[in-house]
Amino acid sequence: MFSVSDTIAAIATPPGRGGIGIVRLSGPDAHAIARRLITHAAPLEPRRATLTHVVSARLKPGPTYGAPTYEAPPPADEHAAHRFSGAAETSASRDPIDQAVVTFFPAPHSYTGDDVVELSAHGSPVVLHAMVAAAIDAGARLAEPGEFTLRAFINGRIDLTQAEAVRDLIDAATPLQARAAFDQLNGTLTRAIADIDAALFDLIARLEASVDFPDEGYHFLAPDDVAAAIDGLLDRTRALLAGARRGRLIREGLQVAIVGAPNVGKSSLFNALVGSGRAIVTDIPGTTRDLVTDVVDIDGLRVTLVDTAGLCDARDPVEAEGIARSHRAVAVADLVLVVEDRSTPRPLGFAGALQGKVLYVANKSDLAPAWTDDGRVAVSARTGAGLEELRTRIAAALDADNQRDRPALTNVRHIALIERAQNALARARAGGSMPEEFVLADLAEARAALEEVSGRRATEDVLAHIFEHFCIGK
Ligand SMILES: Nc1nc2c(ncn2[C@@H]2O[C@H](COP(=O)(O)OP(=O)(O)O)[C@@H](O)[C@H]2O)c(=O)[nH]1
Ligand SMILES: [Mg+2]
Repeated sequence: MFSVSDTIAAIATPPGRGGIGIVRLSGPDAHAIARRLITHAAPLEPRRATLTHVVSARLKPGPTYGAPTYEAPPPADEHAAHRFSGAAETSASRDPIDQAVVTFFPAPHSYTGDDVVELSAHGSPVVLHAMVAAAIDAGARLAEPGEFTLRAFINGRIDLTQAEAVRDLIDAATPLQARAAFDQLNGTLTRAIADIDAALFDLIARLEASVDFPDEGYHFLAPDDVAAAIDGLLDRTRALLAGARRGRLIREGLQVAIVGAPNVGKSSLFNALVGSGRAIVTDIPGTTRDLVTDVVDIDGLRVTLVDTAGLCDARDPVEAEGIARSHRAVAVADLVLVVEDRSTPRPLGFAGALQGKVLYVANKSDLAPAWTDDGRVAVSARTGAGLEELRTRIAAALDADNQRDRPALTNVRHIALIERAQNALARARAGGSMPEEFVLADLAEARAALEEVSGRRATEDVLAHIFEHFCIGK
């Protein structure tokens, strides 16, 4: 299904106009095809930027229809765009397309591991489509989405987690997402999995030897050694999965709910953190009756902030519904901010009933305090005092298990497979008194799951599914 024997071409820069636009060629004929598209006469020197002119492909002489000109802008649809090559097909001349900088990256030292040529021209869709059309006339094929990265994977330049990291990096919406994707691209997850896989391979080899030579009267491994080795492997998969919470946090962002008694300034605090007047603020208790949410960036974390009606007793049915919603918001929140009013005597707290992570906030620090705060974050939603400290404390509370040296598992495919490996290892561990063949079967399953993460054993369906979500040209 996946071919690497032909040469593919695509626009590598985003749709639309820009300073520079790049057309990329990859495959055995990349250099030959590029030379048909440029006026530079000599072969291209490896990795040297060469300024030249790009022209429509040189073709067999044929009837000429009028003077060489640019065609009308191609249709937006990619495939239709590549039928737009009528003039080149029938013209013996080579129409100028643009001036470009051409760089040749010979295999294997290129993005894909194939011969690659990049043509950097002016970032005009008309010019770039004409260049791709010329490349196709000269023998290239239009690349499928993600096909350059797929080739890098097939050629062994990167493993599957790194290929997925390329897509995640391009799709990253926050600096933290980009950072996690870049770590993965750099191979942190690849190495962690390879380490586990190597230990697993060693254990399997020694167990198999014990099975194969049962008459030697010698066991290559004592049962205790097997158990200890499996425990070591379980520790490692557990450590990887511990990074999954942080991964979810990076991938999906978090929910932070603001609760507290009426009038303590929940809505004011919400507005101050969001930086707008989204929530209605009054001195009439019970003003907020429904959840108000907004997404904010708190120290690089994507946080959905929820202003609630509080968790007090309701005075009417509408407020009762608002309070019911508040309870639901609190139940799913990753962190709850309990706001209290420091300028009035403290009411009885309800926070004891809250489960999970809680951060106490003493609001209205601009007024004379009625009680001293004991380790609470003192803020004034009115003046903005203490908000920076609050942001830092929120980020710390959410990202407490932040461990930068450990791969953050951001990808649900990876999490599911590592859980499968972990379950298989746990079965192998539980089956200590079982014949070695059964233990071996479980270990083999753990290994298969790990190899599916790195792509050594991924099926074509899995690969097709992953790469179809890439953009064309990557
Ligand atoms: N002085 C002072 N007043 C505040 C502060 N935050 C809120 N308020 C006032 O407290 C009242 C209730 O605020 P609101 O945000 O509606 O409280 P909520 O019921 O908890 O949502 C309003 O009159 C606000 O102007 C603050 O930091 N300092
Ligand atoms: Mg309110």
